Amino acid sequence: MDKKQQFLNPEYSQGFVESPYVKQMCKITQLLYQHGWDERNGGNVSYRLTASEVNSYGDVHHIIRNIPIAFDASPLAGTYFLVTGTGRYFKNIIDYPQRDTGLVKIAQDGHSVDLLWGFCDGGLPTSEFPAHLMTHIERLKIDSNQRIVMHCHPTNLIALSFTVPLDEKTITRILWKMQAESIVVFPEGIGVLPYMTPGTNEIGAATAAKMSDYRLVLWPHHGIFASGDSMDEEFGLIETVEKAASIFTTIRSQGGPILSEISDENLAQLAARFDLTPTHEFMHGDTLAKMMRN
Ligand code: 2HA
Ligand code: ZN
Repeated sequence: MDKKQQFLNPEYSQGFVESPYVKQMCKITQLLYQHGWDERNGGNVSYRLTASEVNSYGDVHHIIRNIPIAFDASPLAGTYFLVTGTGRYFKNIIDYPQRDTGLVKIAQDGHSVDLLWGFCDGGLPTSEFPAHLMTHIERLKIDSNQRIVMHCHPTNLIALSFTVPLDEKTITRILWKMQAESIVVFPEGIGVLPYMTPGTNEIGAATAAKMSDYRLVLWPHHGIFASGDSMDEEFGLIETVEKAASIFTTIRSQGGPILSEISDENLAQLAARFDLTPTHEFMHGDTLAKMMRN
């Protein structure tokens, strides 16, 4: 954009902090905190932005610092991400977005990022940045509108990972049978990893591999990863899963036997009514009563 165009473009004089992207990031991280899913420095969010979305702002055109990353993100070379910072508290982002989030552009060789805005006190992207970038790479192969990766620590879902066998069919079917809405919102089900060390390239690669089949991946005894096109959609996926898990917790704490359930036939009726193609192998199996006795 030449100087005259910049002058005529009212947004160009605006700081990036005023952008809808930073505002959405502030709003969603505050909501995640208020739900109790991001205690202390728990959780992280990344938001892929296009050059045209970024370029109209006045304060994003100089490289503040170059930050090395410990894996090859070259499939994303030149891509922009607004990302939460390592060690930062979601509680605070709404008041200090320029300190606790940053706008980065993946460098051409894929082994570093250029910081263009934010992290103003020397901060760095989230420790889960490998898992985020590997997930973006994987999801972009399937969905060119892929934008968001969201990680948080939903209480009831984490609790469920201690009491239910860690297999995708069992956990998906339990979540589907907790409420009619579940299969409608995540018809593909939920991917499940074994317990792994967070912040590593290994958990990043394992998460991304699951993301070729699922938009939701459970990290047992830790939390969840969600991917997709918008903040609303990702937050909605996590809300729906956590609502199902909280019904599971409530059923368990009420005690007593399971007397009725959403049957496999009911799941098929939901799929027909909402024109879904759920993962076929998850549509038939043990009753809820049997799965919950485990
Ligand atoms: O960012 O949640 O998994 C802190 C975490 C690591
Ligand atoms: Zn975490």
